[in-house]
Amino acid sequence: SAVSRTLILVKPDGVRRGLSGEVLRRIEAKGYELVAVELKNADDALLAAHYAEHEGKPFYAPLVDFMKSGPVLAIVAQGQNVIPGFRSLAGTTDPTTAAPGTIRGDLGRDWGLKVQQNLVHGSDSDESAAREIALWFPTL
Ligand code: YYY
Ligand code: MG
Repeated sequence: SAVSRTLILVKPDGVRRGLSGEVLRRIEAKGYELVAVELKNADDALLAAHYAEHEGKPFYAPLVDFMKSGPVLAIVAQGQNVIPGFRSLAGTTDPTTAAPGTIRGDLGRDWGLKVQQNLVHGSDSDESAAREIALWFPTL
């Protein structure tokens, strides 16, 4: 099957906890190729575009605030089925129930805190991957 690309973010909680390297290690261990890696401070415009599908939901404003609370490691990774493949490495959205062996399942430990602090983002479809890569890496 065709090689594709996905947009991965190590969220501010992951960067703060020193887990950027661990996330990169898991991406590389799986056999995905790193295409771009950059530490970024996201602004409102970027986050509004990135999370447009969630605008108006109760968790939207706290999510955007959280994403501005510190730097984010933005990554473009490439490989066969990397879009669903990375979602599978990341685990389900809520770290308290994400499966062991996944990034969120193994490393999520903000028990009792917010679902937004779930360490990583991964694009969820071909369309969102193309859109998100263009937002975070406009020169790619
Ligand atoms: O794709 P994924 O990150 O697993 O979840 P989404 O449903 O796209 O939600 C984006 C982001 O929003 C999620 O990673 C945490 C946060 N969030 C939240 O804080 N509270 C919810 N009830 C649902 C999602
Ligand atoms: Mg999502």
